[in-house]
Amino acid sequence: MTGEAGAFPNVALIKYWGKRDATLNVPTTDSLSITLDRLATVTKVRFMRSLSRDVVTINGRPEPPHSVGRVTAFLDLVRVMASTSLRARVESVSEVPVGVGFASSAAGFAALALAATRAVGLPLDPAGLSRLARQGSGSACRSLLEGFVKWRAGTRSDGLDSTAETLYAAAHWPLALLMVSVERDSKAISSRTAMERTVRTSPLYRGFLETAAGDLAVVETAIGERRWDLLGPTVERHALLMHATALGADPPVRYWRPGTVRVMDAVQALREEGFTAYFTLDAGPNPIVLCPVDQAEAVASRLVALAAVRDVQVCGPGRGAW
Ligand code: 2P0
Repeated sequence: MTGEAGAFPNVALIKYWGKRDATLNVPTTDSLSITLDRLATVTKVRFMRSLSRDVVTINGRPEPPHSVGRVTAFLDLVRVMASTSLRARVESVSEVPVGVGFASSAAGFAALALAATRAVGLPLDPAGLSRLARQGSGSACRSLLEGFVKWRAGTRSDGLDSTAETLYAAAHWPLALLMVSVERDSKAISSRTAMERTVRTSPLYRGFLETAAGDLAVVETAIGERRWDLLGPTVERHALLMHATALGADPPVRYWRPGTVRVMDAVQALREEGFTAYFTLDAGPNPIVLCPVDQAEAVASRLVALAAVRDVQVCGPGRGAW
């Protein structure tokens, strides 16, 4: 009983930031992301009689118990669906360079969902796979799919209508996404914890809820019409607003490091010089800079020249999980 699958990370332009049901792992608002064309995670799952517990390695190294626990909880969902109690060996290989800090759980759980269901011979339709991956890590349902992807929050209490779909294929708009690494340390607080604390304690979270749908509508139009003038400012402001809600949490969640702000300043300076560059920021210190493909090399070399920047990986929109 062996299955293998691969997936790329995704970058959210409109963020998933808050759950309406933490057990089903369904979000409060719709989100929209671009699946990348690099930095793959490839995962092999083998259900074996000889194992008494799940074993998980990433790039050959055994994972700590809390990480294995999360994988076991996820594989339990697959075991129930497939009526098996077999434990699994999960071997994951990630192309994300060590220390770059974009080790996204999205690619990991997308690949794991596909590999595990293949291993047990459980052919799920796209909606079924979306629901399963989402329960491992919300953003994983977006990494299953190609290109420009929308994850609908849905309204049903059973979460069945909370699934992702591709709005536009990767080729629709071949823009560049520059993954800018300013920190190698793993984040001080997980996005899951930060999200929960922000929703529970931040008086600013209300502002995120009030603007999310409007920002999403603008970004959908911007992508449909390939309009940087609409996309860039909205994506930047939306990311800053998400971080503002976290700063307002109790205790506060502050992901920014000095290098984060240096890159934000550099992006603004590049714009003042005539470049079309905008940043977004997920639940961590490392910005992602969006720009047209023909500007990517110049923008990347300017960013990599900053003392605070360790590395820049230039990506584009990519395929779904395979
Ligand atoms: C996103 N993030 O839309 C947002 C922006 C972080 C900031 O999706 O609890 O690791 O596993 O469902 O998927 C990160 O959240 O959270 C995330 P869980 P996940 O990309």
